[in-house]
Amino acid sequence: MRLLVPASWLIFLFAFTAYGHQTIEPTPSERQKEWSKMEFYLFMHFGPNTFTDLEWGKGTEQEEVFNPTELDCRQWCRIAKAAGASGIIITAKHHDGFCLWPSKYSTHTVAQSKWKGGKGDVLAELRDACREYGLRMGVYLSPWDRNHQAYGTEAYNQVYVEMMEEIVARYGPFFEFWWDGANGEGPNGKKQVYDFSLFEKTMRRIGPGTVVFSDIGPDIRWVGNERGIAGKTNWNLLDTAGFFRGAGAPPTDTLNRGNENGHNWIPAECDVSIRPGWFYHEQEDGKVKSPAELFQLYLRSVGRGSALLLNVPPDQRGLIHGEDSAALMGFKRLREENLGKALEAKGLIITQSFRLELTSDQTVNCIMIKEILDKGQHCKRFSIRLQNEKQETINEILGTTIGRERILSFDAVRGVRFIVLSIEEQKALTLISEINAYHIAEGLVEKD
Ligand code: FUL
Repeated sequence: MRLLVPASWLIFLFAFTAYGHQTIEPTPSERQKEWSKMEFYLFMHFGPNTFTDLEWGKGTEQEEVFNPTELDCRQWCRIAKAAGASGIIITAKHHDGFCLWPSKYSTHTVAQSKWKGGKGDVLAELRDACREYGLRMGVYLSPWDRNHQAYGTEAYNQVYVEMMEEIVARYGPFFEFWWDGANGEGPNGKKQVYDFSLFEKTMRRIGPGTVVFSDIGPDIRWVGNERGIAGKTNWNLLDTAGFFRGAGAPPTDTLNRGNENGHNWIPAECDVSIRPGWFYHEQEDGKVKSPAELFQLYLRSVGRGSALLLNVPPDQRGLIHGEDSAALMGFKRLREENLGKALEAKGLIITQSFRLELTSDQTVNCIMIKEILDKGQHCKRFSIRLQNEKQETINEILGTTIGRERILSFDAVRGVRFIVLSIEEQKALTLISEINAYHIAEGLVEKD
């Protein structure tokens, strides 16, 4: 895409001095603030299912099915980096219980497979490649384990803790730890009663900087769907009292929007796969999402104040397939071409409204706003007026929450000279750190 005006101006409007700056609890913890800088990172589902064509392995698969012929975590990281992702979360263990590292606490691991004569270690290779490429690493460690003999008994909670300790010590620190809410039967036909409070205490002790994801946090919540779409209203707040992970979680629309007056700071993460399934299936090679579809997901996740966790599953070779890497590169190009450079403007602050003056009349169909969240999420409702050079309003756009980043895209409006953001309703003074206007390719405008 082409911008009519090449130069860009980022304006930083800090209202601290004039109006004070009130804190409205809850506010983000240090680990959550660090995580909120990440925005977009990859998920990798990899394990026996990659070879058996299943989504949920039974736990009875022979270890020898896991045998990638060309595994190369440096290729994963090279592609992730080139796509502009900031990290990779890997399924260290999915529901089938197979461990991608040689765990002391299981007999169903890479050490029992034929891959590299039982000497291979996917987590070690990924740790080294992430360090080389400046990416952060996270892990998904499924509590549900269809293989482990202790599953369904109290002893399993200890096994899970030992596995967490083992991987953090060997391959950490991790930026994020993923607790899947799924809880089915183990090999003895029993479901586990998970000791999540023990898991949480353990994680805080061994990885104080790691954010923990589950349906209801403690640090990051599920967005309520696996399509990667956050609510247009998206509070970083959630009430968790009386709710549990998995079946006892809050309704999905609550997870999608958060709670306006929620008692905990638990922002949403949007997990979605680049393919129909989470694991690689050859028959889905023709169903990889296009760059334009990925851009739409970006607008609906990052552009709604959430984070995008995009699953890109390695294939049976242990490589990212060409279709997926091409889509990722196209996605990166669309972000750069359309959102890489804002229209040239200068900013003015008026009480409770922020005015951006474009240096000439422009066609505008996209606006990005950022709210500073350190003292809480304040904006409840805002309006944006697009005005001509006589300061007559030619169009008005309404929104609710802003959050870390809100990207609004709409049908193109011509002859825009002024953009006026007004905070219509707020919990306390809203701090806006950035407003930018764009003219993105018409076909990329968000469709409802
Ligand atoms: C779900 C799992 O059951 C899926 O297999 C996948 O891992 C997805 C990300 O989470 O709960």
